[in-house]
Amino acid sequence: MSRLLNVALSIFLAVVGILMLGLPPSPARAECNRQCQPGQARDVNGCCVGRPTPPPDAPVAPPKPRPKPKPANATPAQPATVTRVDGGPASINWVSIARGTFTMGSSEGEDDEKPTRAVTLDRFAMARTETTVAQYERCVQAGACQPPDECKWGPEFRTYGQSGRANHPVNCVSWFQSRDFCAWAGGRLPTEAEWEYAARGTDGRRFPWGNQGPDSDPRPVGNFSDASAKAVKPDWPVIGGYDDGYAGTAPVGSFPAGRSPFGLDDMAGNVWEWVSDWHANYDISATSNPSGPYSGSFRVFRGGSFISDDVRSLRAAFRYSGEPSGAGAFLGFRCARSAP
Ligand SMILES: [Ca+2]
Repeated sequence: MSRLLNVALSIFLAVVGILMLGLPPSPARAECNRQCQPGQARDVNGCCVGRPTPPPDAPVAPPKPRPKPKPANATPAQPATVTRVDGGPASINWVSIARGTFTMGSSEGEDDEKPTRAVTLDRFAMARTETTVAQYERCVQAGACQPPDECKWGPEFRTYGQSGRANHPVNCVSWFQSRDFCAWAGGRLPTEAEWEYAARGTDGRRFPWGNQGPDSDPRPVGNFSDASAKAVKPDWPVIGGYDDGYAGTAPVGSFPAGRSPFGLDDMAGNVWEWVSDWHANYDISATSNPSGPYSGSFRVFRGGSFISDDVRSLRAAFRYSGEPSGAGAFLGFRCARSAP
């Protein structure tokens, strides 16, 4: 009997053992039975809890770059401009410049550029380009202008009457000839303040295209004394490392990268430009439409030319002047007009 009981008990235990060994462990149990990772602890059920500590040499995901904040007012909006198609007898491409206030002069410049001050100008228009040979020739043919004078400097660079120069700036003109042309064309010479405003806009930039000099800009921004000039005139001082491709004058509008905030061409380089003012130190009380002193000996011209080798003289605030009868190949003009 006891033998039978022992056999039955053995069979029962064997069946229970088979059943227990054959059952797959539950996933939860497997999770709890695994070896915990460094930094993990076991809970009351023996399960691993907590975030494992990464090994010291674990790759760390680089932080996402934060978007760079946009500089505030990097390029202040300029007053709206309107290009007028009706250019009068000379077919001048006028650019209308809205009434505005800008900082005239420069604290870093020559003594006659100081002090800087706010100047307000009424609406006016400026020619998009320097006056060309073709435009000036129409005035001569109309009997309202005299052909440009003999060049007192640089006769080999004279443009009037030269083949292939119709779209170059007219040069070797006196201040009087420039004034007469603009009157015939329906305008006048710009004041110094109008010229400077048209060249630099309202953000105080140094040059028409920005603040970097042409020697640090990979694009040609104007026609200055450069490697091309050196090839023709080996003794000329030049702007080192700069080559605009022209030894003398260039066709107007050849350097779109150098346009002023109002879209005007060649406000630095090509030819200096007569303005209407006599030269004198600034009258700081004249803050609204200043037009300069009533009399003087020298008329102002602005903007540098193809013989300019000093980057400082290409700044929009820089002033130069000469006898109004003076006529050199480096000197031309553009016209303005009031209330377009
Ligand atoms: Ca040049």
